[in-house]
Amino acid sequence: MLGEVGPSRLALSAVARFANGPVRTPDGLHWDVLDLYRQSLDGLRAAASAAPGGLASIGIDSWAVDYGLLRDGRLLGTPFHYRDEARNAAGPALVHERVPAAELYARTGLQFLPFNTIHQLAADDWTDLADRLLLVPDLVAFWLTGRQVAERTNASTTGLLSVTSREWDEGLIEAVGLPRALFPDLVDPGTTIGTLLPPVAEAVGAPGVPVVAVGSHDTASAVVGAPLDGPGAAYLSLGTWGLVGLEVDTPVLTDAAREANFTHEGGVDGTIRLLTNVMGTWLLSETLRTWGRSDLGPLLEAAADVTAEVPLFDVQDPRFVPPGDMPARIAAWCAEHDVVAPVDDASLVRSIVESLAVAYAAALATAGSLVGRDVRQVHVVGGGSQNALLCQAIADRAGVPVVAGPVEATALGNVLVQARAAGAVDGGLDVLRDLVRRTHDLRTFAPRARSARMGA
Ligand code: LRH
Repeated sequence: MLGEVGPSRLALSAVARFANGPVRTPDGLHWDVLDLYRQSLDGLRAAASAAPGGLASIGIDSWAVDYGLLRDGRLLGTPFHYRDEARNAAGPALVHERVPAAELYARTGLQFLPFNTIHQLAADDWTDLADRLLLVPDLVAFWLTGRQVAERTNASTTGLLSVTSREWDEGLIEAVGLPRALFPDLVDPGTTIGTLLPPVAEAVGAPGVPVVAVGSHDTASAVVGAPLDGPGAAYLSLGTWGLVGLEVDTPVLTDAAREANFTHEGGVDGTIRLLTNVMGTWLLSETLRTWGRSDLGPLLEAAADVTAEVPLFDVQDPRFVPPGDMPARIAAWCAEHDVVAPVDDASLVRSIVESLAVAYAAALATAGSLVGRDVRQVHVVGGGSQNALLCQAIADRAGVPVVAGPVEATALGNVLVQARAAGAVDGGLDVLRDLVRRTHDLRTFAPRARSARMGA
């Protein structure tokens, strides 16, 4: 994405896009990280040639938790995908043997997810071979600049960062048997990581361009780009996952927050995202993949016309995490719970939409009660904000307006932090969000009374 930013300007253009999916080999589920890097270089080349005055800087963000292990600067093997079933089954118990879950929460504030980096590392028998661990965006930054750092927002998803000091929790690193030297120095968003290595600069046609740390956890950038105004504005960053919560200044490390599995992820400018991971559009995309279809649009139209009751299922059931046949898994869930499974494709899609909306509404209510705030509206950002059926269902189920957009909140949050570091904009998150609001069309979905809805 190429961004142009000024005090009253915020424009993005997509100069390159490529698919990124899991690759299963006999040893497990992986990311094709070399292909991602090659595609990123192609994208940078396209961006450099499309930028009128050349590139001012480059910022990298990606999904959280996953990492590459290196030795002497060389990647050891192919990074695992956080949906790998065997590692997720093994990792948590190995950590909990050494540090109880409640203590982990008190120290890191992280919700329990089987694929938190700390759990993955416990199930990774190559940590002894490595002298460095880099999370995915940090790995790409290393290949671009030669500098090894850990960007702090993403580091907060490892389960090894202190929620209070925001530094590596050395006691915890030791307690789980990892060498401290694996973990590089932390940097905050806005810091220059380095400049493009000469051969890279030549390959992409961008000599001397700096790589600037942004909220390299995609959700951190997405929430910068979410035009929240005021404490009653919640967010739902809706892509593969639905990340639902509130932005807070201080940790809420209560038993209630831990039991509700609300996390404390580090945000830009020292903010904290008190959120929980709910299933996202993954259910829909895996359903499409199972059906051999690529276009969700017609299915959503058909789903909108369903007037009969559709079954509601628990989208948080762990069976839906790994890649696979979601229609069959939903049918199995329904059979086990004495619920009549959806009768056709349109009803199945509607059932997914309504079940997701119920889960988001519940998470919003929990977020409000944990912080003692009245949630007045929810900002839905990311690809899922284009799904009008789902946005309306969320408004209806949560009983608050949904403000949908921007679709590209993550890329906006990324370029805004770069632009601020370059001096093109000046101010806190409120100023950055105000710029988003002034430059992007947002769509509001008002909640409807139950009698006005269909199939609900
Ligand atoms: C969303 C996301 C989310 C993490 C998950 C691994 O892309 O970064 O915030 O929990 O991927």
